[in-house]
Amino acid sequence: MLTEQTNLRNIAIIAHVDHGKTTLVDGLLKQANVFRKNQQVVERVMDSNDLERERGITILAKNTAITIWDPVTEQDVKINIVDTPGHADFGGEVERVMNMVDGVLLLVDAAEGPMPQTHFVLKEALEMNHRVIVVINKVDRRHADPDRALNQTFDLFIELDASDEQADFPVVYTNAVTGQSGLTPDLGPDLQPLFKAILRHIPPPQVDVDAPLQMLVSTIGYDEHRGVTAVGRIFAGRMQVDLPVARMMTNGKTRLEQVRYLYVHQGLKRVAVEEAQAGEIVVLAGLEDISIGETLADPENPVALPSIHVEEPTVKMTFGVNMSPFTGREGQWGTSRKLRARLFDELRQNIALRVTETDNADTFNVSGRGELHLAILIETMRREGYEFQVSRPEVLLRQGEQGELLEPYEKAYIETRSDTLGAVIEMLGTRRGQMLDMVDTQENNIRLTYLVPMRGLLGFRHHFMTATRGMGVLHTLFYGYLPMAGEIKSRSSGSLVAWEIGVATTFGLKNAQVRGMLFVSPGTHVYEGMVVGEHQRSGDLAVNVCKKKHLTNMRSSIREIDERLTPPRQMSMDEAIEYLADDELLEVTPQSYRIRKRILGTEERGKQAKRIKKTQ
Ligand SMILES: Nc1nc2c(ncn2[C@@H]2O[C@H](COP(=O)(O)OP(=O)(O)OP(=O)(O)O)[C@@H](O)[C@H]2O)c(=O)[nH]1
Ligand SMILES: [Mg+2]
Repeated sequence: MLTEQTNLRNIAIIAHVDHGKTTLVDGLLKQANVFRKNQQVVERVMDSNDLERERGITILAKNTAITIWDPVTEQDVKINIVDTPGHADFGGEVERVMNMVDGVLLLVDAAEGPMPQTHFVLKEALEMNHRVIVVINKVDRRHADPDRALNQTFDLFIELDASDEQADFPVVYTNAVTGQSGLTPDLGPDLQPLFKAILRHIPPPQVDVDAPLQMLVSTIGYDEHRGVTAVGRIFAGRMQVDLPVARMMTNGKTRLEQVRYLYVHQGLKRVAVEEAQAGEIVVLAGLEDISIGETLADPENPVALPSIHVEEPTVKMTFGVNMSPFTGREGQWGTSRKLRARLFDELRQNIALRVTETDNADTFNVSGRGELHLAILIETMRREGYEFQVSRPEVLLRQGEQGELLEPYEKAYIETRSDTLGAVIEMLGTRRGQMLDMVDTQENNIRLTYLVPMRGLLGFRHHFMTATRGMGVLHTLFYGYLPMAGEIKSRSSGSLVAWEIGVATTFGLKNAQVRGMLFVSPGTHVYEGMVVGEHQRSGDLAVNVCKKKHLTNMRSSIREIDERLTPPRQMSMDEAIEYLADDELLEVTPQSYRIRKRILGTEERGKQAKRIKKTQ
């Protein structure tokens, strides 16, 4: 029999990137007295992994829980909260946690209004029939216009075919930083109005606690003491420590095992429990190789829950064994066996990722939802001690019904100042973008909407930021597969390529820098075929950056020190990936990343180039 767990709520916080989800969780935790008095708490405490803190974005969805007093039912109510990432590349994270919850807080920035990822996450929530509370956040911002943001949000519900009930959503206004909220943009002193809205409008789980056990694994984590953990909601029945469960794995096999460690969330901690029942979100430890999408069921009556559906990847890169002359110098793990094991292991938790073998045992195809999705994996692996080489990202093509080739398209939402508008329009034109809309915003910016083949957007961000002098805003939303657009020219300039192994010298670099923009400084170890800069013309140019000046007397040696080099372009790893041409690879190690030609030998590369020219 279904009963309502009135002392429980499960919610996810969803929004476009940066609209304030993790900051709002800080406020909820603080005001539910999760922290001790005087406890020093870092900002955005849920962004707990190194990469999240460094980049200031949420990458993985994470759980926490608070307990608040409900004056109406006169009981303590536990609220499980899932904080989700807002960047489009991590949309898979949002999809995988949606089935843990019964409702969502949809945050919308009062100044920006709904943005592309608001569209995506709201669509996911509505499809699951979740109750939505709209939270208009950042009402304190200078250009905040809460009414407009609300109207646009309402329009979005209609555009997404929300039912009447869904479109009749409650609204709360907030300033997540100060932890204030209100039912109008005039905020009260705290988040009580938001707490009340959650209690009143998010339905409690409706579950059958006496039915056979069913729990779906939605998150894989790691615990220092217990190793791999699995987080998920119990959909039916009860789970007890030491009782056997049937693990219904994603490969169709079923295994009988025991739950040895069972926890529930409480604040930022996990507390051990003997039993948990349907509706609750639990953490399990001690189950080997567990992966997302597994159902843990009653051994007597095992019924699998529908597995988690996520959208298909659109971008592919190859990950291969590092073949550079410097291989083995800086990394701890580098063999094809290690690389293979690590990549396939990732699939247990990174559910929007795909890994496949290639004809070459040293190379794997890795596909994801965007360049950032793959870049984060590369960065994570490099920090774990892996070294490897990756190729330029390329889009995944599909075949249409008539056998025609289709490619992924994205909607690009762009904001730029009017003085850089021309440059932006031209750049998108050469990338085969079609303008769908152009409006002036209040802040004297122009907002453009384009439909662009994703192929044209790979590597676009750096050029866009340069063209808009760092002031532009670019967001993309996957649109769908459409017939291939025509040719899109990739990088027009070639690379400056080191021509011998050695150490770059001031003198050598000085000579090379007249040919383009350098990426390395004196003292850098280079090898033949390594890219040391961008050529100002098309085609590559081999340069001798290790050349030493013949010293004839003291004066010239002093002069050499005096000769100033233009500082090299320092590229982040994401920028290095964006830079890659088809015939280049990025060598990644725990200490460095180096761009290199696929063919390292200068002479051999020259011959290959001639051969290609002949066949064209
Ligand atoms: N002025 C103002 N700033 C806010 C408010 N809420 C959040 N911010 C700021 O907005 C920025 C982004 O906040 P986050 O909480 O990281 O946003 P997020 O939605 O979790 O971002 P992702 O998880 O990366 O999608 C931070 O600099 C916050 O301090 C608000 O109500 N008012
Ligand atoms: Mg966040």
